[in-house]
Amino acid sequence: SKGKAPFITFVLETFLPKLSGGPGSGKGTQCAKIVNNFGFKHLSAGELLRREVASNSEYGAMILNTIKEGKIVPSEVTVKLIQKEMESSDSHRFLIDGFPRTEENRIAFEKITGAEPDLVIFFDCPQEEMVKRVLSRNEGRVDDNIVTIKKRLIVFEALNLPVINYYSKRGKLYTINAVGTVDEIFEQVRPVFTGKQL
Ligand code: UP5
Ligand code: MG
Repeated sequence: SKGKAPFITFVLETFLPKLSGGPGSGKGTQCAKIVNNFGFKHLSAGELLRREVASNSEYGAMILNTIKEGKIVPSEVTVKLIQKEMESSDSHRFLIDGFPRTEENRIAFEKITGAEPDLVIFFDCPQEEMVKRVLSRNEGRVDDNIVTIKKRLIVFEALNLPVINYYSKRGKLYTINAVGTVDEIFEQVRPVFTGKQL
């Protein structure tokens, strides 16, 4: 009736799968296929950081050193870059690739963006396979050398598990066996999205 305050409900679509998995497990490769098949906006945290280095931003030197050491860039820097990309995109479906690497990353993302992922895909890949793939990539990345790769693997082992456990407990985690051809692996990824309200 008149004079009564309106009752407003915002209904927003969010669909935020996150892709975890160690260095070289094939996250970027599978993301390209998910984009082609399911129409997501792909946000690679590592790519956003490398772009920031290339643009000579105020954090560029710090980010470059951190990546060379295989360490994790301060959460706020990474989350702000992801947030900026999400806000400037027309899409409401985001594939956030290579993030969160740590519990602190995860908490910062939730705090700063207020959003949570609907799904988390984890690529399970043996270390020797990751090393082989990264070393044969040949894209000139400063961190694709055996010294940095070993550091990246140590950081991954030390910090990733709590993130995986967190999402597993919430029933959001899909584990994919990342050994096989690109297409074989994608056939495990496809059903994760099939039938979902995207
Ligand atoms: N390849 C892919 N699939 C294959 C298959 N099935 N069989 C055979 N070969 C396969 O694949 C790697 C290589 O393997 C490619 O040559 C590919 O053709 C081949 P790719 O899809 O590129 O693997 P990906 O998992 O994306 O590997 P990447 O090296 O990108 O993973 P990282 O997680 O290490 O790198 P990222 O760019 O995410 O991060 C780099 C650094 O940025 C981090 O080490 C860290 O220092 C920093 N960072 C942060 O600080 N915070 C963040 O949140 C994110 C990154
Ligand atoms: Mg990648």
